[in-house]
Amino acid sequence: MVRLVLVGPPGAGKGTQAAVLSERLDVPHISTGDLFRANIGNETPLGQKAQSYMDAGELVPDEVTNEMVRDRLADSDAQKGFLLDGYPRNTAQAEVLSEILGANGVELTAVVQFDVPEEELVRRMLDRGRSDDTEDVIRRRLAVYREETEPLLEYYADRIVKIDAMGTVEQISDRAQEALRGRS
Ligand code: B4P
Repeated sequence: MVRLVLVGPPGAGKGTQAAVLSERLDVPHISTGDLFRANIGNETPLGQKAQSYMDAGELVPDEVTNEMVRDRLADSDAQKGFLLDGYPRNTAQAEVLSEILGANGVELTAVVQFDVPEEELVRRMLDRGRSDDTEDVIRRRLAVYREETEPLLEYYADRIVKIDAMGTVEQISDRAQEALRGRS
């Protein structure tokens, strides 16, 4: 059983790799970005709360994000393991995750860090062209990553698995799977 967190700057390919790895490892892919976008699409109150933060490249407030993840991790499919994509994104969220897992007597298997040079991140995001992929918002998201998310690399130092995330999608997922072998 694997319980993984994927960490990396915006545009690193966390969502892309999570889709491949969740299939290969047979665990659900839980993406906070996708959950927010689905709520925005369905015009739910949660989506309305998230939208302005996402449009500005800011993190959605922790209390909104943490409760959404807490609910999702309580679903039956997440009891066989999971792959968390884009959560936690700061140490306060990491503390909440640790409390949720601790209450169930389990812990994370590993934290997979995707390493990509900044020029490539910007290129990938501009190519993708999502509504929050404009140059100004990308710049803000990268700054938020450095300020808020990068400290997680220290927080999770004992379980980080660092992956070179340059190359084809398949090369990168092969690297990640190889690096995770023996940890599940
Ligand atoms: P996310 O949805 O998590 O998106 P992301 O970090 O921008 O992208 P990701 O790394 O998943 O890249 P992808 O695979 O798509 O976050 C969006 C927003 O949601 C945040 O800014 C924030 O506002 C909010 N949010 C989410 N989680 C939150 C939390 N926990 N707390 C608070 N707020 C939160 O890949 C990018 C592009 O690269 C794609 O076009 C892809 O096709 C391409 N690509 C992927 N792999 C490639 C490769 N190997 N080579 C070339 N291109 C590649």
